[in-house]
Amino acid sequence: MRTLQHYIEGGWRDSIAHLDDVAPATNRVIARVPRGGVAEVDAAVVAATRAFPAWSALPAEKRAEYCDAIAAGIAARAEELAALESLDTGKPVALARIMDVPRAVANFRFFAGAVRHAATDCHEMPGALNYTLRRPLGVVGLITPWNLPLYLLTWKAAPALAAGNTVVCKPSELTPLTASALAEIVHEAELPPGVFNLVHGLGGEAGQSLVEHPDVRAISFTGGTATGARVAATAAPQFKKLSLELGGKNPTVVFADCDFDAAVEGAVQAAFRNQGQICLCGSRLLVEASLQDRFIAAFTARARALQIGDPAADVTQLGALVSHAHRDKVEGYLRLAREEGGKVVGGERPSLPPPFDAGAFLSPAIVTGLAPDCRTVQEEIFGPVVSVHAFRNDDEAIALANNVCYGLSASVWTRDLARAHRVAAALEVGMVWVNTWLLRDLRVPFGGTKASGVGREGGFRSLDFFTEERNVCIKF
Ligand code: TXE
Repeated sequence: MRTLQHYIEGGWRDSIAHLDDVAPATNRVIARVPRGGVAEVDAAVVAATRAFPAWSALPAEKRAEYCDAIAAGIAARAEELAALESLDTGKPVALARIMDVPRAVANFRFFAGAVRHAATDCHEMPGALNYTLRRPLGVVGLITPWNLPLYLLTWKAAPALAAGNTVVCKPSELTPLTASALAEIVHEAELPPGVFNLVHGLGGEAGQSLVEHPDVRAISFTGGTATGARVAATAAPQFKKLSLELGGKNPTVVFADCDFDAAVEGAVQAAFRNQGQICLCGSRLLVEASLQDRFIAAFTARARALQIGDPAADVTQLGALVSHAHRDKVEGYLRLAREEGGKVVGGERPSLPPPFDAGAFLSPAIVTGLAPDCRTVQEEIFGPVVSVHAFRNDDEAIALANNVCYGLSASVWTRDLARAHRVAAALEVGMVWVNTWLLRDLRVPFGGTKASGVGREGGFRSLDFFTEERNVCIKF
């Protein structure tokens, strides 16, 4: 069993206290995680503060080369990282291979390219010229969740570093393995000490200390909405820059004129990929009434056919949920769904051979018959659970889709282009996919409205977040 360490000022630091890291697919302890707190966060922030002047003064090209070296380091360890991510989160290794790890490589390559191509504004006026400088912020805190650990950490670290900031990362205590591997890769890429720091620990301790630290200039946070509110309340009085990517309760809107097979497959992927633990998952399936019975039958058959079991097996399509506590929470929602009058198909603990009989597995659950305002339909469950609702026309579809406090994403399935435009324009979300789901271009704005967050990441928006603008006005 491994004992992880913090990575501070280019060196590995032991901890006195530790937490257990449990593999959710087997319920076995796989690592000891250092339980950092105020002292470790402070040491990391001091190191990052010391490293900032030299790092920010490097030419962008040089920082881009470091990012390319990190990307190459991730790519060189791709198979090992996919296995670690699968072990730690319970997700299928096949998914980590095609999604989590390639995306981590792409994040560093992409933002290396972005800073190479970044430009600033110039505004001419009669008798004067304005030009705008962009300067990195200083030390920034990056707080990431357990569902896409390496994918999301690199999505924040790459633009922060490329833009010239120094970083203190606080990954989820539930899934620390690939963050530690990333620190090793950064070390091998020979980033100057203090530029990249990693403090492990609990959210309420290490995470909270990072948000509270007066020398941290910005916090980029991805996680639950309740935690996001707490982070915002702590950071706001210090006027820290804040990016919050929070939860979702996203609609998959299926019109009767859709490409049926593509819509069924897309809706199943949207509902259940990564065991439904992606903020973008389509956890509310809205189907035009005339198609409803046929669609639910095909959707249910496809969902029930997903291969569930050993995450390390190549054929597995659904792994374990992230923890037993999280499965308990999801199962609690299935009980609630029944109390609220819903009919649940699936949602059982599958019978699996040892050691997976001890794992946090749950089969896909499809819930029908729920009123749109009930808690099961309103609250983020973040598991393999989808509720199905019928609509009769476009207006009803839009009203149902918008009838939640969240506003992250939506997917719309129709062959009618005019309808696609109309519906996309009316949805109160940050991202709409038409006839697809989770098709990502790293240049586009990523983020949500309402309780799904504040701010946008992606492309130059990430670089904007991690820099401060300074306008210079010169009179001729
Ligand atoms: O996430 P938390 P949790 C949703 C999902 C899930 C729920 C709770 O619905 O069931 O959130 O999950 C750190 N100051 N999402 O409790 O707490 C924490 O250590 C600073 C959606 O596991 O939000 C971890 O590193 N940091 C989501 C990170 O915040 C704190 C992905 C996220 O953990 C902190 C994950 C504090 N006071 C869960 N408290 C998405 N948007 O994709 C905790 N943390």
